[in-house]
Amino acid sequence: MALQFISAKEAAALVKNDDNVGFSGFTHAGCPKVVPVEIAKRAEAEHAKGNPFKIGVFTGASTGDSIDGALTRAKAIKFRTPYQTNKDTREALNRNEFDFFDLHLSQLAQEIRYGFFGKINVAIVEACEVTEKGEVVPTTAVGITPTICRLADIVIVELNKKVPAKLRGIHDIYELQDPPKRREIPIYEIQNRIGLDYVKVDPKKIFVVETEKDGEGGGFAPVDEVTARIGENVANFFVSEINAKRIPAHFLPIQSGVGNIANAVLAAMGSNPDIPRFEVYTEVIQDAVIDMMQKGNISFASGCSLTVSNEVLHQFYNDLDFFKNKLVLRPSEISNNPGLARRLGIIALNTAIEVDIFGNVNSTHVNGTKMMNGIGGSGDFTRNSYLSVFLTPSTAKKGAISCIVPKVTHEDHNEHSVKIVVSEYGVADLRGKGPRKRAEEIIEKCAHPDYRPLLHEYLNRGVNGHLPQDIYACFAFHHTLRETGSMLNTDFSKYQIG
Ligand code: 0RQ
Repeated sequence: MALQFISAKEAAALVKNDDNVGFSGFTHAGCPKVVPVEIAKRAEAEHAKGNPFKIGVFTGASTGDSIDGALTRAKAIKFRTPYQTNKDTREALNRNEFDFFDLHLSQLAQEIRYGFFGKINVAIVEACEVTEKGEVVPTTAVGITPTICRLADIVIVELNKKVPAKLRGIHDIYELQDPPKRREIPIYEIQNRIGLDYVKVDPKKIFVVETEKDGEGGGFAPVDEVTARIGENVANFFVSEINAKRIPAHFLPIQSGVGNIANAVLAAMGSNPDIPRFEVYTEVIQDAVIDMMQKGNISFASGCSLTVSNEVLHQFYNDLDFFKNKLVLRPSEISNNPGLARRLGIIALNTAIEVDIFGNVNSTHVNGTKMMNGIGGSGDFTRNSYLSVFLTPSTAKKGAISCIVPKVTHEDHNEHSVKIVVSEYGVADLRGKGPRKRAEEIIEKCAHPDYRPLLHEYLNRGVNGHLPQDIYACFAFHHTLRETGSMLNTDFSKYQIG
């Protein structure tokens, strides 16, 4: 059957007010870039006429500005899940302009299938190849594409000519069966391929929009002193774990989160001669991974997206023959699968907003109220890893905020899942320690020296019980920050003990 080619504007006209729309991509990688912008224009035009026009937005993770930014600015979003990193979207959801549902990324595809969010009406996916038989080859990410393409009535394929069609073969497309018939996922080593190299779509549902848009990936900030020290601390810790035989000599697959800190930690691991060549089983493959594969530090990478800067992306395309048998892109329900994290023995490295002295981690809400990005995949990996590591600078906002606090203002990862905390000052090892010992360890190894006396004072206020949490003073740091602009001014004597 011949494919139907339409313009981006015509594609946008297929989306109706109140539709649930699923988008391909995971971070800015692999996202459609022209149809969502046309949908945003359409929403603005409808609003100008006094008509309602809002859609539900479902994605693999965060997106490029063409989805979250454009649709937010057009006030075209009624509901958004599961993760975002866009400034405009963040501000809008914190003004409660729309409902944002923060979800573990591995769970979204199955929860869509379970019907938890209603029907997905339209899927809009970026591809580097689409055939008349309905073989859709994604670009630099997979996310929830297989599920939304199967369930949607209409599948709009943005065929991006900037992405080489010879990318075909890099994806491993496999959709989970749903309970009670789910079988084990047959990945026993991270190199295993278990699915197709394309997404199968009923060709009758496909509309193709041809585009030529570059990726939307920015570069990484240069490594600063604090970030470099966190990286060195992690690398040295891994070496000591290998020497103590708690990590096998051949090492274990690494998951690393997004952002500058994660990128710098990988780079530090690459420059430590005592860390053996290792593998990556992760969600986002960042610049440092590509560089380390070229240098031979990383032997294989399995991920959901190639979240790299445009410069690195073009290098990758030019060197595709080298990468093809060393890198695989999977749907998020496979890349982030909790069962696989446990089976493969993944070491999970994620960044925290704040960590409390008992080992609970806040990854999402500044001061417990303002959403930053979302939990992303950090929970998928942390809870199920061989070893979970949280990274954080000891302070934020030039020292006015301690990232080590008496109690987190929002809890994403609890003390039962968090094993290691690393700041620029050192490594706190929480394994096998009760609450008081964990607190001593985190204060001494990770807190900024300026905050250590205050944190000790909190711990030693004389509260009884297994966990000496003081319900009157546990938010004294945050309270003082709000009143004086710095947590350093905290005066615990103002608070009743108990
Ligand atoms: O703000 O840029 O305005 O100065 O938070 O902090 O230190 O630059 O770190 O960019 O790696 O982000 C947790 C948000 C860290 C991220 C988080 C302020 C700080 C700065 C960013 P400015 P940094 P990063 C894989 C795994 C959850 C999802 C996840 C994240 C800004 O890593 O979203 O792990 N994680 N996914 O100044 C107030 C504090 C603060 C603070 C930092 N205590 N109070 N502000 N900041 N600590 C990815 C996926 O799932 C796809």
